[in-house]
Amino acid sequence: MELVEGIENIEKPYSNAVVTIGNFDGVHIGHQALFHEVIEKAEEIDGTSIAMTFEPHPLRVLANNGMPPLITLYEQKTELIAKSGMDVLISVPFNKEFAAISASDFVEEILINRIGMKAVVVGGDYTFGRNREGNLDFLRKRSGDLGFELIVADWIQPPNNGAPRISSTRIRELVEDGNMADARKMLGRDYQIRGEVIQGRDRGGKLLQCPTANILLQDELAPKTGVYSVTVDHDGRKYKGVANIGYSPTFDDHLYTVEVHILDFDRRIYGDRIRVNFVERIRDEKKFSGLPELSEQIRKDIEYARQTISL
Ligand code: RBF
Ligand code: MG
Repeated sequence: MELVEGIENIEKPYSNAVVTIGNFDGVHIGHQALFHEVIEKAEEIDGTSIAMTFEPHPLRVLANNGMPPLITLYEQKTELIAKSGMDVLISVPFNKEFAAISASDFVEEILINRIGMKAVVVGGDYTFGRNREGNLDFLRKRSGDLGFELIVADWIQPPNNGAPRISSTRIRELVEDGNMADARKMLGRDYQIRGEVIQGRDRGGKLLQCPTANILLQDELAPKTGVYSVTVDHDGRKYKGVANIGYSPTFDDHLYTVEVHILDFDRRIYGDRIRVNFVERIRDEKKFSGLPELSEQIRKDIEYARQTISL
């Protein structure tokens, strides 16, 4: 996949460009279905499949009350879109100036003139451009004179009928609830966080015989506090693990941490980046009466993870 960062770095219009546009936070199975339609259309007209996304997330620039943490940071999002088989990802630096472009200018100057768009694939509720002027009606009206095809993709529904539709918002709620199984159904993969291993309190190894790697999270969404079975990607290898997210109430420093104990692993990996894939929420964090009790419970968590995870 070709990654183009910034509209000005598009060298020339692509041949028969088929485009889809969105934030794609999570790159969930709904997004993947959109990409699939783009790729099929591109194959049909011997064209180029293109996703356009924005960085940072527009709400980070536009919403005063901030925005929810991300399901996928830029690096993971880019990897997942590449994995979906798209030819090109155009990442547009989002700022107030870009947000002020009218829907009309966006379509004519950017999509048609710069990118060479011949077809656009959108979800049924898609809006874009200043004040969300760009909607399906707008695109339908302009498709004739500007000579592009409008393809409205039906959102795919979760496997069981009557379930809420797939959305980044819904996935955030599930992760915040510790419901990793339902999040997995909508993501099409385990929920993952990535981060650098930072110095912790050096307590797990010494006091509990259970060293943990503490992870520095940036804008990424952390699952509900509690204990999880996980898999960990480090340096090209995959390991079983148990993660604890929260305040370790047995101690009284009230410090929020995301930490993972990697099974059968004894290396010091400060400064390395690891990926933690959440398999199942095992239990709530508890305040134990003493270290032996906490240690004993962690031992059980580790055994549970060892038995239930398949790598
Ligand atoms: N700390 C608690 O106070 N209560 C817990 O229930 C608890 N469960 C944990 C489960 C696992 C699998 C791990 C790795 C850690 C857990 N901790 C818990 C955090 C533990 O206190 C912490 O790793 C050490 O104190 C090192 O910071
Ligand atoms: Mg994540």
